[in-house]
Order: sequence, then C-alpha cells, then structure tokens
Amino acid sequence: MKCGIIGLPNTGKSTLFNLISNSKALSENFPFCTIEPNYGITNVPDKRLYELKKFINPIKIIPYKIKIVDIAGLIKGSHKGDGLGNKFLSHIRETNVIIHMIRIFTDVSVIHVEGSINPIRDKEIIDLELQLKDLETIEKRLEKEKNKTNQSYILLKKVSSFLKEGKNIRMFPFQDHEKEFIKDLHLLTIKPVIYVCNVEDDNKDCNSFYVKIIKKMGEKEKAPTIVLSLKNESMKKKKENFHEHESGINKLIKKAYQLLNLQTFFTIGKKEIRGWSIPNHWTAYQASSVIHTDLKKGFLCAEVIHYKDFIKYGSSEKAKKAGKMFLAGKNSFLQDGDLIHFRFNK
Ligand SMILES: Nc1nc2c(ncn2[C@@H]2O[C@H](COP(=O)(O)OP(=O)(O)OP(=O)(O)O)[C@@H](O)[C@H]2O)c(=O)[nH]1
Ligand SMILES: [Mg+2]
Repeated sequence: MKCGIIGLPNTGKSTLFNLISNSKALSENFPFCTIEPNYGITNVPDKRLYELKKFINPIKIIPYKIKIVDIAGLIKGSHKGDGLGNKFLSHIRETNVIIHMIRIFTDVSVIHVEGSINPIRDKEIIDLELQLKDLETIEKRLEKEKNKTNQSYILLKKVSSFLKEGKNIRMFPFQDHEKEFIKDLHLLTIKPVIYVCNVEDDNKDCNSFYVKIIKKMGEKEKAPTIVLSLKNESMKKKKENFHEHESGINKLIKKAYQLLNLQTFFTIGKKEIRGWSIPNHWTAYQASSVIHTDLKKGFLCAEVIHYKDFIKYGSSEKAKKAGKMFLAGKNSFLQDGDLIHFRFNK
C-alpha cells in the first residue's frame, strides 16, 4: 500500500517526502529537481501505542508504517510526454492514495513554473493532466470493445463523458458492483486524494482566500484538505519528538492511512508493543500472516481483547477475569485496535 505525492514542480513535494520519511531526497529551488521517484516509509502516529505503554512499559514501541513515493513534477502537457515525459504516470498508477501538493506560499525566491501564484489554476492543471490520461486509457478500451451493448462498454461511455466535463472519476456515481468493470484500467482520477495546501505560515493562513476555495473544491469530491506550512514543519521537526505531537504532517499521515482502508491491531509484551496494519475486513487467520508465515501455517485461534477493554482493566489478566478476552477462530473478523495473541502449532 503506497501513497504518492504529486503536484506542479517546486511546490514542496520532496520537502514533504523528506519530512515524512526522514529521508534526504534532493530538494532544491529549481523545477524538475526530482526526476526518478524517491521511495520511503513512514511511521503512522497512533496515540493508542503510547496509552498502552502506560500499562505495560515495554523496552520499545514499534509503530506500523506506510510507503510513500515522491513523484516528479507534472506540468501542462505531461499526459502526452511534455516536461519529463509520461513515465511518471506509471509511478502514479502504482499508488493507492494520491497526496496532491498545492503551493499557496508566495515566497518569490522560489520559482513558479506558471510565473505566478494561483493555486486554483495549479490544481486544475494537475487534474486536467490526469483526466486526459484517463480519457486516453478509456478511449483505447472502448475502441477494442466489440460488443457495444455490454454493461462495461455502456459504463465506460458514461465515465468518458463525465471526464470530458472536467470531473475526476472519483466523483462518478458508481453502483456498488460497477467499479469491478474498470478495476483493471488502473485509472488515475478514481484514486482517493488528499489535497495539501502548503502555506507560508500555518498560524495565519489556515483560512486564507485560496485555502477556502481549495477546501470547497475538495469537498465536492469528498476529498480531505490538509493545510500545513512545510517551512514551519521543518523547523518544528528539529525541535520536537516529531511523531508524538499533533503536527499537520501527522494529520496528513493519519488521513492517508484512513484512505488506504487499513486497520490496526496490536501485539503486546515486555519487550515491545507493536502496531500492525492489515486491510479492513481481514480475518484473524489472515492477520496472523503479517507477523510470520509460521503463525498462519499453524494457526489455531487468536486471543483477542478490544482496545477499550484493555485500557479499562489495565492488563490482559484483569480483562480476561472480567470476561473481556475472547477466542477468534479462523474466519472471525477483527476490530480496529484489537490486542491479539495468536495461538498456533509449532
Ligand atoms: N518559502 C517556502 N519555501 C518552500 C516551502 N516548501 C518548499 N519550499 C522550497 O521550495 C523549493 C522546492 O521544494 P521541493 O520540495 O524540492 O519541490 P518539489 O515539489 O519536490 O519540486 P520538483 O522535484 O522540482 O517537482 C525548495 O527550495 C524548498 O525549500 C514552503 O512552505 N515555504
Ligand atoms: Mg522534488
């Protein structure tokens, strides 16, 4: 599961990537600084790990992680190969959530490829490039389709008209089963998106004119907008324990995690408390595989305590005495935050 950072050149994508993943990708004041994508991982901040720590006091805490990709800047005409060519599209295609970086900060010393600050225009440039690429993908499929009366042909025709109106496919009113028809096309504008407004100062600019408009545009797509100042975040990072405080970056990572449709379970012990992430609706049996394949092979059952019960009773023993520990079989589903101990045959 990956999140890809996209946007015009010089909007702060690599700066964000470095902050999120503790990397040192090249980030300079010239457009197209990033050519090949940068790959990294980031811890997902979760307060529950620190709440659990109060009762267990382990040697270490291991948070769960998500993958982040910093993708080359897009410009007008990118879909047909202008700028750095259209290789970037395959990098976007392989992501599950898009983080769309929008420059609100005005700093004139940072070159803007369009020559002026206009976040609405900038968002529309990126949207249009992705829409044109999706349109091309759909048109190719439509040309190949011989049976013009089948369900998928009719659906794709509708989606194509929708794109031609300048709308991202994520806004299309799909019926529940319809997304299956187009899954293999790996369309770009159907992916969940988070808009990030990179402002000069997040204390002053949170409700500025442009931020309000971008938020409204996001709401129409049911997409969240996060406002942050990478300049300020970079300074904060130097001062504080980054993953424990409620920064804009942490909000962003949590939001990305939500959109990836993942859920969390915890394992606890004297040595470590660890968070694990699994797709929503995975069973206890499937969950065991993320720890070790041996657990899945010899799976007997999982001892489960819901997070709230553990916090209420303060230990596994006390929760068990209160009847709050239960055994989950192979096909049982888990709740987000469950504390799990797997029983298995060695
Ligand atoms: N004033 C100000 N400058 C910023 C901010 N965020 C990034 N920058 C500067 O903008 C320049 C470009 O930042 P990058 O993170 O490299 O931009 P990018 O989007 O990765 O650019 P490309 O790789 O060229 O597409 C750098 O000089 C950053 O220091 C910000 O919030 N405020
Ligand atoms: Mg870059």
